[in-house]
Amino acid sequence: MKRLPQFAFLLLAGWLNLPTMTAQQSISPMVDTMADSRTQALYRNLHGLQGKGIMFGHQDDLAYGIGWKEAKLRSDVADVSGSFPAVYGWELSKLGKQSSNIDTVDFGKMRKWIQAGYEMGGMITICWHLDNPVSGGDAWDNTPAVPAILPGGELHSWYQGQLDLIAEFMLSLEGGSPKAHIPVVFRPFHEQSGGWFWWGTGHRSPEQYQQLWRFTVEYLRDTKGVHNLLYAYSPDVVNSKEQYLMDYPGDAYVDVLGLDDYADFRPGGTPERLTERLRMLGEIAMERGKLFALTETGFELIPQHDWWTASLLRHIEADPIASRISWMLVWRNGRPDHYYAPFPGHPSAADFIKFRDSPSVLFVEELPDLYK
Ligand code: BMA
Repeated sequence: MKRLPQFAFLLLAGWLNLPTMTAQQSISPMVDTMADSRTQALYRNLHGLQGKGIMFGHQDDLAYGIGWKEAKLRSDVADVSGSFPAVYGWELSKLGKQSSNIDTVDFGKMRKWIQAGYEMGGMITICWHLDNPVSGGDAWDNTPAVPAILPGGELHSWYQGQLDLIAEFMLSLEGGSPKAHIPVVFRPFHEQSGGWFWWGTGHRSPEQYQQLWRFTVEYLRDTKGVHNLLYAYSPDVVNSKEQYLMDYPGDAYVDVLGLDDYADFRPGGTPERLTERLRMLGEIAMERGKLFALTETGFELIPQHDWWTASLLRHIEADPIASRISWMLVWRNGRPDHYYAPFPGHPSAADFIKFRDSPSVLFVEELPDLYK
């Protein structure tokens, strides 16, 4: 096709209300301008992939599945489809307190699975359900605790100790040849727009959340010298841009704008809302030159046999901006009554293969080299 002159393209795009992806589209500077070369490459390549493909991710994929735990290199996703996910999600609660996290994933083994996912060419993302610093309860104990761990708070040095553990873990992740640090999309204090976690809304002010976020970034990056992280901010479902940005710590502190959305797929939910929310997220992100992603989603037990294509993918692809998310990650296959990815014999297995085959969905073997 003959190329349209750029002004004509812009006019047409404006008229069609399409995002204008032109050469001038700016890419925001990274949170860590001293990020190592693989992490910089990941950031650039994710921007390059925007609009071309959406990576599929799964939490704890290589650690366990339905009816198995800790095999050499096993995945329910691969058992069903023959393809491994493109994105590997992990979680660091209880780090330094016990040898495994709340979901019984041993940290030493996690490190090896992270390396395996990375060496297959995948991307790693890590969230953190830090125990309540004040009560000692878990992350869902919402005794107010944010003020106590901020600079000047009575538990601030305790919190620094927790970040020391995070830094040590992140810097212990190595792979590839030559061996170097594995880039990680770190997603701390997620779903803060809800009230279920101690860092969530109602248990601190937006300013306190922002202060906690900025301190966390600065401590890891500047004090501990961790340079293999991208930072993802990921509220749960919200209804407006203002609400999305309520706790936003600022463009200098966020690389990826995320959204955790299970709500629209729950019984009684309206999946069309996912399309609207992703479009809104995309508009916020593209204005800022940021990446954006569906950082958590899923339909527990997948009770709809064609959910993958007829609901999840359909409602992402329903909008040209929503379609520019970098990845979508479904939650863990924890138990026969708590799973989000299919396994052999699951009624949605055939549809999952269709989903894998869709040109817009990327599994690990379809990725370009993300780290070059
Ligand atoms: C929740 C459930 C819990 C799990 C927690 C942290 O959504 O999967 O079983 O402990 O996430 O991963």
